[in-house]
Amino acid sequence: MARRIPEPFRIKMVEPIRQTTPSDRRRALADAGWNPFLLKAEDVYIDLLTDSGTGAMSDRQWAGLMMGDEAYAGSRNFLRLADTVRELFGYAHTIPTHQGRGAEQILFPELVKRCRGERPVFLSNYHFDTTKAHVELAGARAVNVLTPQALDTGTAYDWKGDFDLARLGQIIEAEGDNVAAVIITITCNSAGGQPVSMDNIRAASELARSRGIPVVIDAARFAENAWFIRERDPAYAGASIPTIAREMFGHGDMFTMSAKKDALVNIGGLCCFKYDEALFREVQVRCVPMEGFVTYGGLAGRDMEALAIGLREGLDDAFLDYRIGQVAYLGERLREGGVPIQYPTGGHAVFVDAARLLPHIPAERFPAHALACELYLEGGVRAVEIGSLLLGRNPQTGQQEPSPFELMRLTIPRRVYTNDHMDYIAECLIEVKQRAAAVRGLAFDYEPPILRHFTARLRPA
Ligand code: P61
Repeated sequence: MARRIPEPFRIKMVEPIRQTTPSDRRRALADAGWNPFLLKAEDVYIDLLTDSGTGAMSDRQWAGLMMGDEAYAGSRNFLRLADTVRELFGYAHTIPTHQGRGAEQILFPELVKRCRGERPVFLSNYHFDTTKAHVELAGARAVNVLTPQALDTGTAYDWKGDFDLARLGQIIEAEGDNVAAVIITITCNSAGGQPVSMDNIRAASELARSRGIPVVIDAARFAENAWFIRERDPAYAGASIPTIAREMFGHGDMFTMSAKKDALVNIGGLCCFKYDEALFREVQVRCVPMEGFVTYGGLAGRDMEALAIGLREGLDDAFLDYRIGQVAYLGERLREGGVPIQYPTGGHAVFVDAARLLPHIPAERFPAHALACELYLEGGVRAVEIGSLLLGRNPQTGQQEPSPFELMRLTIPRRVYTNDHMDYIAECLIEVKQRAAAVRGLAFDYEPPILRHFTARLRPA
């Protein structure tokens, strides 16, 4: 067995967490309508709902908070952030936003305005749910063009985040002027935090650019993607992570970033442009009423300082080796215990294949959500469903959309839990697997009309 990579930090401050009893958890889950989103965080022992904004900042970032320049306009923290973006990614123009969706909401309407076609469409390896929502709010369609290898969770493939390039080419041909942008999501969250290869990024970008279509990078987990490229593509074996990152961003024209992931802050986002000053100005105009003045975009000066520092820390070799190693370690423990997962594991989470673990529960009884409830009851671990419940109904027909995946995501916050926590999580889930046949699906007590997974109330069917 490969030697485990220990945490490349020592702990200076701790936050106590509380273990609960099985009867506490049964009561808490019933009160929450069998929806882990509605649990009180205090009733959760290990919280794997998301890796977004849940990481631990470093001592340097905390020191940076004390250096906040809270000027309304032209804060020195903004200038430092814009310099960092220029240096790391080679993008000339920076707009800070309150988080990733803030960047989406100010950018996409401008891309739709520029689109020459009648029925604008965005093409992505996979639109994240807020990304799809903002594409649709901007009056456009969101089409995913993911490699079919991603759907086969049990078979290893290095680049399950890739575009299906042949299909991308066909759709670009067929849609012509309708294509408002190609969005390259790195890593591909919805497929399991799976990496996109440099060859695929380059080819997707060339397909778009040859037709004059702008290329947007959804860069939430850019550093993890760069790490996978170095690990798996022999052409980059000796390259530094920042060099790889810079090359990836070279294939985009603009990027949106939720800085709550690889940039290691609890709040923040970015919307940046390589050279298109005209588009940058238009998006700035939209930023002011939506996010805030163009040099703060919904963030305090201190937040921008922590973000500038976090962008660099997120690219550190020792951090990334440990980070992705910890996710892989949890995945290995689960595989040893016979739990089916998206394999190989991605950067930020282990995705458990609930369709395979609970084959007796049909999609409309939400197998991955039922599994998340059982895991909570077993050990106070909170996971999240990425499947039919999240996907929801087709707004036109009212029918449940067929989801390509029924996954339960164990999302690992950065620098927060130790490998002992990973062992505990694996043990709890293996315990649930032993009684998988007895796990029941769930039915709605209350189904909200949109974004139902956040506030739905359910009960065992
Ligand atoms: C997550 F339950 N992700 O994975 P914002 N692009 C990408 C993301 O992963 C992403 C955003 C844009 C979250 C947070 C989350 O229903 C949910 O900073 C690839 O969250 O605005 C966010 O970035 C948006 C969890 C979002 C959810 C929506 O956990």
